[in-house]
Amino acid sequence: MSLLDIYVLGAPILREETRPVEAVTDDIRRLVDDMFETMYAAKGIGLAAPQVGRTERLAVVDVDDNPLVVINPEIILAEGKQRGEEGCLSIPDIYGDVERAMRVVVRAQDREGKPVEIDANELLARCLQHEIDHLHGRLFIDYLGLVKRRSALAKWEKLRKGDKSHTRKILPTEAAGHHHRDEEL
Ligand code: K1U
Ligand code: ZN
Repeated sequence: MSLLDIYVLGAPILREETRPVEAVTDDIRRLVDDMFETMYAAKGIGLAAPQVGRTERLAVVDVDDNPLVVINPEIILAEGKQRGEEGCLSIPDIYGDVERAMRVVVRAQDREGKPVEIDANELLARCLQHEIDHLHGRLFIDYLGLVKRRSALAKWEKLRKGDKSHTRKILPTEAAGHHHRDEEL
């Protein structure tokens, strides 16, 4: 498995539409495995393919030690509302309050290409909406009001200190913190 570089705000791929995955091949499963490794190393709860420079319509999430792969995901039901803070591995250290549906049902394919429906609430629902947005070129900052969006972008520019690179490297040592429940002694 490999740690992948994460594309950051300003990289054109983060604003592009993804293309549907036609067949879940070993190459796709390798990408999924690398994305999980990268997400855990970066201490995220989700990661979408464009964030690692890929155009396939797929994402990984893990909320409460429940790893999920969503290939070609579609929200088939959204209900209720929740407002809460979001971050993004592609815009590190920037946070903002975003209103999302409280519950979503997502139809997708899993790692084997099998159709699945995920009925999600609260943080998992928020994370799935955030990741599915990535697959359509949308970022959480797009939902902020003008003033908060401008201040988030100003903070981002300040943090970047003129750095024009489109990717950031994730250090393997950052992975040390993550482990699954079944790995506990
Ligand atoms: O897609 C991404 O950029 C990952 C992102 C997902 C996400 C976080 C918070 C709300 C919705 C979606 C992250 O994981 S950023 C890391 C982070 O802020 C976080 C980590 C654990 C719990 C909550 C937030
Ligand atoms: Zn994100």
